[in-house]
Amino acid sequence: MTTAATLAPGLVEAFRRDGFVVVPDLLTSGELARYGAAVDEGVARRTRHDARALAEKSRYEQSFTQCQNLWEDCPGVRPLTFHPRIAETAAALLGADAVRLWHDQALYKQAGGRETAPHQDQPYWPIVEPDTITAWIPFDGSTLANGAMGYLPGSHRLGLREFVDIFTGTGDDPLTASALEGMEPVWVEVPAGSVAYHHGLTFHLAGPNATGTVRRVHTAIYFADGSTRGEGRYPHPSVERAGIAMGATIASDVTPIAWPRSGDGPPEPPGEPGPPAEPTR
Ligand SMILES: O=C(O)CCC(=O)C(=O)O
Repeated sequence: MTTAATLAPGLVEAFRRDGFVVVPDLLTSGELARYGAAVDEGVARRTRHDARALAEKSRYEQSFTQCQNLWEDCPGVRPLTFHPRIAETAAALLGADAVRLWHDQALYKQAGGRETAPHQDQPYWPIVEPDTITAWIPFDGSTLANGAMGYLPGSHRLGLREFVDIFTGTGDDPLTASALEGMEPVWVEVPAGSVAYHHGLTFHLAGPNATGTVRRVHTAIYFADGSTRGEGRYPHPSVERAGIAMGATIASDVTPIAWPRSGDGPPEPPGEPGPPAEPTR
């Protein structure tokens, strides 16, 4: 098993250079089966009243079914979101002494689901410091056929922080921006058990799911402890729920320390009001 201490030489440098990296062997087949079943259960429960066919859903929902903060109401998901090897690796890649969870989310791309539009993540989040990272965990692996991710290498270092409306799909395609001219996405297939990490400022996208089965992915977004609240385009539950003031350090039981933890297992979820009913980014 890979741990941050046993990260292959060059992976941290590759992440800093490219803004993404695939870290092998972070999860065993037993963990994939157990956590995959727990996320399946959470997604099924959260979406049980939604009988719409794919074609009836919004453009955004056709890219994936998104269920956030599953760690709060799915005890079986909690050890995955706060998985020590996954969170420690995130900290090592960011070069942070400690990381907090921003939020987790299932991103299940249905059979026939459309592509995920290109975007950066951090413009959706009111965090000043660009020390954010997503662990993207495909339970069955990802392939070019089922909705693999593509990344624009080095795009996190261009000084861009562009809000892209992937919800309605209005606005310009960010990949046609002059700052990104000539850059082509690198498409990455992730074997089961490996985790793909991307920086919050890396432009990325995903292909459509041309297979007959769901692309089952869970993600956990971490940020360096000590980061502060900045302006956001929309209110964000990860800070609003805890009443984090503008400019204040983002630290609460809504965004607990993910690594290092003192051997006490995953944290308890915060009290009411609970996970947001409507997905945000
Ligand atoms: O899984 C996908 O299709 C997109 C994932 C993504 O945009 C993200 O994790 O930031």
